[in-house]
Amino acid sequence: MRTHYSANITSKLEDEIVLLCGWVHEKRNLGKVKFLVLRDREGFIQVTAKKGATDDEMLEVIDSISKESVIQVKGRVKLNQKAPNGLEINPEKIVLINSSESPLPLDVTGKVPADTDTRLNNRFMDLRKPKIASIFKIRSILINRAREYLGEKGFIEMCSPKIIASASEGGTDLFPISYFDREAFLAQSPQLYKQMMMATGLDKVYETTTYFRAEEHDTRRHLNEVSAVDLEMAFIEDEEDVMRVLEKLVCEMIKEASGCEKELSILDKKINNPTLPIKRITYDSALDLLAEKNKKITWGEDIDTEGEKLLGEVMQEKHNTEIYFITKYPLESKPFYTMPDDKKISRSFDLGYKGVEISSGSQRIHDPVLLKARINYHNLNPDNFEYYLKCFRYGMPPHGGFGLGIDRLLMQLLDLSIREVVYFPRDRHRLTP
Ligand code: AMO
Repeated sequence: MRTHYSANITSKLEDEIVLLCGWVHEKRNLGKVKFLVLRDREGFIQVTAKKGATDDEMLEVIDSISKESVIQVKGRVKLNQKAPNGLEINPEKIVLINSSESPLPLDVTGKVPADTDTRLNNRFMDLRKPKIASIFKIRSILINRAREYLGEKGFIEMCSPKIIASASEGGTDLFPISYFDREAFLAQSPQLYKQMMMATGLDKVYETTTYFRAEEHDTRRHLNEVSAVDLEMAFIEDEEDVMRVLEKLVCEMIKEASGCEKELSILDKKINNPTLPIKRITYDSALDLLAEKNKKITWGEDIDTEGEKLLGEVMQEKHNTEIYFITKYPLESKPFYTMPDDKKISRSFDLGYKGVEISSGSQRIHDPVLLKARINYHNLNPDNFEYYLKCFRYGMPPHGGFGLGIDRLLMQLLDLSIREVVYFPRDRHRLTP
């Protein structure tokens, strides 16, 4: 239906006939001259119809079209210093494809501000705003680069089930569903399945996946449906091997996003490219740094939201870095599958970015006896994990991996809240659209 997007109209096309499709962004009537601004995915173009030069029927069509209607314009490209891009279309034909009701539920021009709920309730229209669309163009580029990079590095894309029989990340935050005559759950992560893949011989896998978490958080960094890149790799010496893959992946993703010049300028944002290797600090030294700032965390506890934020500031101040690993967490605070380093410490890590955890991972236990003991220690029933434990009894290599939250990475990249960077976010209060 179209020959060009608005952004492809350049002075090289002067006097040529083009076909454009999009939405009526604005309309102006100056009597003898009528203007339409057509908006499409790539930008805007002015359509100028002059009395005398345009037949009367078409002028009437322009008068009758409501804002946000879908139109097709056939017209000639003309240079005009006064037009927004120095170019305009003189229409030969305007087809009203589908009209929009008015009043609009949301002002796409952004002149009338709307609160987050109104915007999310009308997300289809919110996404018509170039600013909002830019967030999702960057999101798409981020995920594509992750896939491409991991493919280049020999990782095989896997696909784990999203309907599962037992918890992988602790029992408290599962969404139960009915599965015929049995109870089942929505997957909190592909954790057990990506580990099981390590026993198959396909020893480097990843998945771009969805986590379902029934957490009752109501914050700017938590959702109940989350996107992530999950990865698992075998024949590792320790968690450092995994961290080296994660840091390169994240740097590649950030680099790709920082190249989205058009979108970043629309959003008025700047992205700093991190340098490798990413700074590593232990959990113990993170606690010391926080104590220096009068933030006390008892050894063994998770670093809370306030602590995470403060740590982000300290890392910037002291180490001039926005991104950092926190390593060697207390074993107590990590899930049952995490490899112990000694009795108290685990071979695990989190990746912090501007004061928010964007990824966590570890070396895993590959010895079935130790694994069963850890399941028992966590008061879980090994019988519920038989399908998983079985893989460890017939030749399981040492392995490890991580989960990288895509929503978290993007929100931190663009300094936005998590709801802004997800098409149709799911939180405690939101189940539609
Ligand atoms: P974890 O539970 O730490 O680890 O999740 C990994 C990453 O996923 C993101 N994330 C979330 N983002 C927004 N809202 C939430 N409710 C939420 N929950 C998690 C975060 C987090 O760092 N199986 C392990 C990973 C592994 O060891 O491979 C896991 O799921 O960015």
